Formats: sequence, C-alpha cells, structure tokens
Amino acid sequence: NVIPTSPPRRSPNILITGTPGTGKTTTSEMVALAAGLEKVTVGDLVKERSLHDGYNEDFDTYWLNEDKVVDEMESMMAAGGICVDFHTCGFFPERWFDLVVVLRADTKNVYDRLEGRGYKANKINENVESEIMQVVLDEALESYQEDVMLVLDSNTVDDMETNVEKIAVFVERFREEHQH
Ligand code: DAT
Repeated sequence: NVIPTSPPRRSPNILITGTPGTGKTTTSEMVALAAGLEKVTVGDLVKERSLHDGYNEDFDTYWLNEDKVVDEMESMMAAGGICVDFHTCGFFPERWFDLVVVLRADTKNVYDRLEGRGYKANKINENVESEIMQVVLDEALESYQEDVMLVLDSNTVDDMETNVEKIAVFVERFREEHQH
C-alpha cells in the first residue's frame, strides 16, 4: 500500500462545542489545565489571523471563512494534544477529533450568561433559540460518529467539574492506549 498515512496521535484532539453560553471556554480552559492539552479557541484564531470575510454588524461577529480556518489549523491538529473550542463543528474534518463534547445548558442559563456578557437582544435570542432547537447537537450528530461523542449538561459548577473530570479520564486512557 503506497498511500501515505500520518502517524497516529499519541495525545488526543478534543472538540468542545455547544451554543455560546453553554460553557465551552471555561470548560476547555479547565480541561487544558487538568489534562495537559493545548487550548485552541477558534474564535480568537479567526480574529488574530483574519480567517474571515469581514464583520457582520447585525450580530457583532465575523463572517467565518471555513477553508481558511481548516488550512490554518491542519498542522497543529496533526501533532495531537489539542483542545478546540468553537460553537459550530460541522466544517472541521472528522478525522481531527478523538472526542467531540457537546455542552448543553438550560434556556435560562444561556440567557443569563449571554446577557451578562453584554450581547445585544437579537444575538441573545438567536442563541437561546438555537439551544432550544439543539442546532449544535444536530450538527455534531450529522458530522461525527456517535461513539466519539459526549453530550454533557453544563448548568452548574458541579456539572462543569464532573465534565472536566470525564474528559481528563478520556485523555489519560487515550495516552495509555497510544503509547507506542
Ligand atoms: P461559551 O464559551 O460556551 O460561550 P463560557 O465558558 O464563556 O461559555 O461561559 C459563559 C459564562 O457562564 C461564564 O461566565 C462562565 C459561566 N458558566 C459556564 N458554564 C457554567 C456552568 N456549568 N456552571 C456555572 N456557570 C457556568
């Protein structure tokens, strides 16, 4: 077989996705710390490296250029040991991730967290509706095998701690199984 294959990852890549306000940033920071992964916040990368097609004034957000994001991330993902945090997940190559975590939160929590962040009403409502309609969960289910997915409630600090622990255990096991 002459088709070149990349070496297997020794440390897993993890995607933490969910509607804005479900706790991706906080959870992935804690996961990165607890499990020794490198955190990549795609939203920051998009801004810092201009991986967008301009600014959407209505929703105070950038128009994402998905091809540019994938090209930019390809080499870092190849190395493994990356914890990616982003609110959409369908455009990433499926092969990048060993675990896909979808965070879910109750409507009131999403609302309060986004209001606390100073989001405009239309942006809060869009995200609250998206969480009710489970848009991100459906996108993940369409894009990844169910056996790499974890759907986790993120309503309380206790939830967050349990979630971080579960993900850290996954990372530990993966490393043990991929030592050689
Ligand atoms: P995201 O990155 O998904 O937009 P975040 O991590 O920035 O979300 O969290 C938004 C706010 O809500 C932040 O102030 C922390 C808080 N928060 C997140 N998850 C939580 C949880 N499970 N319990 C309590 N507070 C939480």
